[in-house]
Amino acid sequence: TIAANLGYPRIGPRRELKTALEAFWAGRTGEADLQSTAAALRAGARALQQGSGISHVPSADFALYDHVLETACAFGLIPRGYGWGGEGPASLATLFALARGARGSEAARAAGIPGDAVPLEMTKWFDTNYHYMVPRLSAATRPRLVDNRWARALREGMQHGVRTRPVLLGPVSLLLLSKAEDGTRPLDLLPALLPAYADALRFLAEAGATWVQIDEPCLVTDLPAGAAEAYRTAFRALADAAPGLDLMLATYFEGLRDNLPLATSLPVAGLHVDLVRAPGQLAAVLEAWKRDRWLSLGLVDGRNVWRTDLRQALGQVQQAQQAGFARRLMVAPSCSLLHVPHSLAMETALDPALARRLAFANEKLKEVAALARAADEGEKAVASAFADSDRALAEARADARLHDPAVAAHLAGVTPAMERRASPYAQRAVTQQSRLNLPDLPVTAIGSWPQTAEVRTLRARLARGEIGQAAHDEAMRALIADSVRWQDEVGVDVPVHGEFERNDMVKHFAEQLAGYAFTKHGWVQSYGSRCVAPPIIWADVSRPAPMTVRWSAFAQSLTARPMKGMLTGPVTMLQWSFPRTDIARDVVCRQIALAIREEVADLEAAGIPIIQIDEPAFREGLPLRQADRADYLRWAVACFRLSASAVRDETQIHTHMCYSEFNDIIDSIAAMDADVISIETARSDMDLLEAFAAFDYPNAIGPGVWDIHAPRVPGAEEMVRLAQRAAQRIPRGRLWLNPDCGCKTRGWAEVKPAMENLVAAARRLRAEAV
Ligand code: THG
Ligand code: ZN
Repeated sequence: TIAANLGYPRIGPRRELKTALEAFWAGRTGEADLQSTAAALRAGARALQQGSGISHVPSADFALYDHVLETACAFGLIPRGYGWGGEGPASLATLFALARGARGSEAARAAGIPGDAVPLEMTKWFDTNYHYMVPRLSAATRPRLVDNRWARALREGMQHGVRTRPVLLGPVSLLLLSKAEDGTRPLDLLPALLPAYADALRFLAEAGATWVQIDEPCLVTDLPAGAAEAYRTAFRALADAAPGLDLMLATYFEGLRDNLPLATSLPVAGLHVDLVRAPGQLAAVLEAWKRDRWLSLGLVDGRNVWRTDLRQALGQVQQAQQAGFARRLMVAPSCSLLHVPHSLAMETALDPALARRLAFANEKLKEVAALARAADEGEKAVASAFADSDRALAEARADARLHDPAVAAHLAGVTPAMERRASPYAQRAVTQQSRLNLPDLPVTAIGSWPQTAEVRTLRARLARGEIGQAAHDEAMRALIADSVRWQDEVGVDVPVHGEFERNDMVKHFAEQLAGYAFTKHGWVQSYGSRCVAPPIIWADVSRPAPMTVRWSAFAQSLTARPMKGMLTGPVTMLQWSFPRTDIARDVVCRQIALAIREEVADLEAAGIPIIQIDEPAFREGLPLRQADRADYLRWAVACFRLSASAVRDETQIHTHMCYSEFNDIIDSIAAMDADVISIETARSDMDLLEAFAAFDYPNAIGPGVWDIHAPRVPGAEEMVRLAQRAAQRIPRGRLWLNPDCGCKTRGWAEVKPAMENLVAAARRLRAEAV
């Protein structure tokens, strides 16, 4: 039984890649420095995996910025305008212009890339928190192998004595994840792309590869028309290209379900299946897969931080052995380990009992190796690994701290009425307006004002103990007072305090809730050099004390205008954490919802008339398969409503969502029944409002009229025009005006004039209406 890995984290145990990238982008280091850091990370990863007992060590899973982008570049899928000459590998200037745009980049300028080159679109990698760059195709795209990155990766390993298993994102998934312009459909490019893949495989065979991993995660999704045929054509071509190579077809993030017959019909030497997400598919896979082929069992969770139940996993291995796969088995993580932090060894401050239940990438590899060995030699051969696993599980089962009777009682006491506001929206709107007395087209912001160096230093100094709480709080009060005074002067109808006390919104709330734990170095790549350190939900979640009331109430005390209080919603708190798996996801979400509900009630009691519950991750939570979506939407909507419905009619509930493609879930957005929803629409020129218009969305909407992601100050005319376009779709009486998203990444030099222009736009529109 072979111990295999599908992919290793690339950011580095101490985020070395982040540091190296940011130094390179800032012009402090050169290409050689960046490449040598990258090579050292790859060498470290190979050595570590080999040392952990992994026989199939992946290569070319590394990428400087994003593996989808680098795959597209290697196959010449590079749009015009990024400085690529059409031959040979893309330069780093081209790669980073595609990833980050060319604006302000000296390297891009030197490479002759126009300063207005915009980055490729970025979107979520399936249902993970990783984001990939969407390749842009057109009729002019001519795929060919222009960078032999896979053979290079293989040779690099060979030089260090490791025959790695190169990983290619498969041709069908690559195209299905791309976007095509000018009427081209991505799969139309398949016939032209396959010879390029065939070249890559031939070069790999010549360079001495034996196994090659072809990732086809789209095989676990609902396939669009033509995709099944594309898979058959593609794998026929790949198999013919290099008959001596063994191809491992890797599927992950879900079960194969109705695509199982398709997957098992493809001419490959091995099939990898995700048995963490879809343990139930094992029997069907064993039935359908051929005994003379290899089966790779994804038994160690690549998406979460919990230690594996080795005994249960070994049971699945034995099931496969008994079904006739005994001599052709691999054990592996469920998916690439890209989605978990590097190493638990650095987490010295975690509760020791909790730490014993965790496994990050390095620990997961040891589990994989132990399982492979146990498969052949019995568990006695790895008795201590099994003892650790058994002990962690037994301890967790017996740990009374996981279960809070008060939370259980609270959950049991939830009634349907608690998920409903007292009156319907139309009636609430009248009550709220008589209290709030807002003008036509009220102006507000999403919540955060710029996180300046001063703000960050203030929090950092408190954390390091360089200043005391009192000095910190005084500085915080001054920041809030300045921001409220400025908003009053500008004429922001519904001001916000500015969230200066918060860093990552999820971490900020998690730190104040019971049931969460935090890592020191648990960084996971989000995109490029950007990382998140998701908190771990390990026990029942509850709210020991109010979380935001103090600063919101202070801000309200400074102005006669209605202050808006900002909270992060339950779905987002769940989605951006590593949740426990001993209870269902929706139960964890309900616990969080009840905690937020208490906060909402306390804000209302403190006189805050408007409360926003942000749910930027609401859409991200959608399951990959259509068939699973209704169930998710049902509980996600219920959790939001549970968190929002504790208030009287006169208290106005807002929500905010980024990435606002809501067409397919608009009924659920409406069912959330927020009084006002603010969304990201400026970039789409209000086209995203079509879904709301077509649905007759009944409540109020604040379409963003300022794209805060672009480093520029929009003029009042531009915002007037966007508001008018919005008013063609949504009745004006239900329209608000606001930026697209929070302003924390912008500077005051942009935010001040932009907000002044926003208020000017609102005033002009109000005057025209009279
Ligand atoms: N918070 C959390 N998860 C998220 C987001 C978030 N997931 C999705 C989305 N937002 C990802 N976007 C970002 C944007 C910026 C950064 C990370 C993810 C970022 N990270 C800092 C960095 O890498 O330097 C570290 C932040 C920190 O110190 O906490 O800038 O907003 N939970
Ligand atoms: Zn946003």
